[in-house]
Amino acid sequence: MSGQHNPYLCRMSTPRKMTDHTPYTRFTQEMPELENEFTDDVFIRDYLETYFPTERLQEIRPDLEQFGKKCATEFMEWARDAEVNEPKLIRFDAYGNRVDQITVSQGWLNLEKVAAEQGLVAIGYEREYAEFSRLYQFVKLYLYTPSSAIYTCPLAMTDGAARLIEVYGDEDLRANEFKALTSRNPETFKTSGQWMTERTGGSDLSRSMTFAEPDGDEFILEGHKWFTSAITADMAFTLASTEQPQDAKRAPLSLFHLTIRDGNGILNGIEVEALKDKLGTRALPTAQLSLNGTRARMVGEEGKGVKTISTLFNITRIYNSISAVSYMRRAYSLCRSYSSERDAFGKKIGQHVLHRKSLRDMEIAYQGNTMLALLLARLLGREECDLASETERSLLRLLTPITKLYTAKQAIKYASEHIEMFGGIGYLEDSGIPVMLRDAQTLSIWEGTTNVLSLDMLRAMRKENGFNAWVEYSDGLLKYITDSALSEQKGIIENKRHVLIDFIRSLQTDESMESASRDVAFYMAELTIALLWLDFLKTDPTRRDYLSALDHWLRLKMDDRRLHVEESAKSTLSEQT
Ligand code: MFK
Repeated sequence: MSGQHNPYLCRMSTPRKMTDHTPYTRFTQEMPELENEFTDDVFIRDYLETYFPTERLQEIRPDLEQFGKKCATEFMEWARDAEVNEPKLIRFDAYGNRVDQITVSQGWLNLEKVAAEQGLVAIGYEREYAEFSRLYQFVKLYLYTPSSAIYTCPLAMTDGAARLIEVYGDEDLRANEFKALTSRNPETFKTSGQWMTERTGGSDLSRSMTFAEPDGDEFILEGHKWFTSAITADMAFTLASTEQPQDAKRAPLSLFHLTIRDGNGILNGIEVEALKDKLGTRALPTAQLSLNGTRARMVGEEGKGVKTISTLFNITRIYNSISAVSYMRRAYSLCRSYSSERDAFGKKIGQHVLHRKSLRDMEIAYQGNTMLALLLARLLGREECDLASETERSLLRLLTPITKLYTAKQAIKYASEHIEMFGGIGYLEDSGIPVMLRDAQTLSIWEGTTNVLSLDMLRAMRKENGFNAWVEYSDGLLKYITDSALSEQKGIIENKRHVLIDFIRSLQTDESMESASRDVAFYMAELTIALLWLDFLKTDPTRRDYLSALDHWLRLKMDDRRLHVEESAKSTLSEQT
């Protein structure tokens, strides 16, 4: 287009003369700066000093330092590239052949390569640090996620797939696919998808309509998958039924493993119908697929597909929690930096007491939520190394949905605060700030909505002894708090613990349990965080200002009034009795 026809350039061609009255200055705002996402994060360093064995910490610290630097520099550029240059679907080539190719940005490819090289999945399976390997791995993911354009999503499913193969896979899957999923070599590293959602729904998987017909050792799948991330993966786990689905009859689902393309790039009986136009996670290619003759192998017991795939989605739910807290940390980090750059009303905004108070709230929120998410990493590490007691296994099962649902909501809240703390700049797309809110919004939807996970918490309480495990765990933890400097906080937490236990024991019907489940989940998350603060402080209550963080938490986050049964559920209760 020539300059003449461009209205913007035309307007520029006769610039207005600047006069004394023009309210214009050459002022430009300094941007916030990130230096090193590991060394700048005092809390995460203190956390590792508390929970990672001291002698082994010396071994991983240099790795975390080099990685933290990259997360604050080159990865952010790649992520920006991936956000700006969104994936595209090319359905036909020039000669009319159906190709269904997905193109992605160089930034996205770089983020994948570095994920393999840095062992972001591999560390969890090499188990060089035994039960602490998961903690090390998830701290790296915590640093990486906000600089990854959510490449963490393919990694989450890849990790879940590796675990699923470890638990249920046959020799072939273990010898080949498992090695590829956990490889550090970008040439041999493979990723997996997890295809569950169909047009009939993403929460109630029993409504799935995909049919699997036996063919020798394999099955041929016919059906449709409505949300599949990431379609650039090498393989996928998906659900289908070996019985023809009929209206109003729900057939038991089984789990299947499939490769997406053969060695020549030809799709395995799959048509990519569209890439989804999503609010956020736009760098991530999420597709809508039809399966027309897809060859697949059954994994696990026939008809037990949901149970089997829960091994995978329990891992992705932990990733979800880590991602949520990593966003909160990044929001805090940028807001803190900006508060020492931006002037308003005669001083830096960080010097205004009210702004400082808001920042402090953000800081305490990311720290508390991080403790909750990393507890899952520690428990998972123990479970996978066969060190977990029955109580710890049940606790992990219970706290996985609770942590996922709680941290997701918190991430959305603080992503919004992040925008507000930057004012108008935070609302501009090219500041790179709004993307965090759009991405965070998915954390409370995919891998189970807040309500679905509240019900999963009830499932864990009823079927897997989750509540008793939590009671036992919290009791054990409180017994070790002997320092008088913590006695007041300990007393408050003990009281709140009793309130919760009494309330849960008072729930006598399914309706009242269901009605209260979401509030119970939030309260348990907050109470568990309070307990974790106590545990963190028990060796040295004077450490930094962590004790004031616990006081803040107890004062502002824990409202017993949340524990009540809705009138509607009560009436059902009285009708039944
Ligand atoms: C940064 C992170 C990135 C994450 C990447 C995500 C990208 C991928 C996008 C997606 O895939 S989004 C799709 C999200 N959908 C879900 O997460 C499913 C949400 N729905 C549920 O979780 C429902 O609770 C569920 C589908 C599991 C209910 O299924 P059913 O079959 O109606 O429930 P049922 O009959 O209670 O459970 C069947 C079996 O599974 C039972 O075991 P048994 O057969 O032994 O009795 C349950 O105990 C077991 N089960 C269910 N949930 C479980 C579980 N076991 C362990 N853990 C769980 N969480």
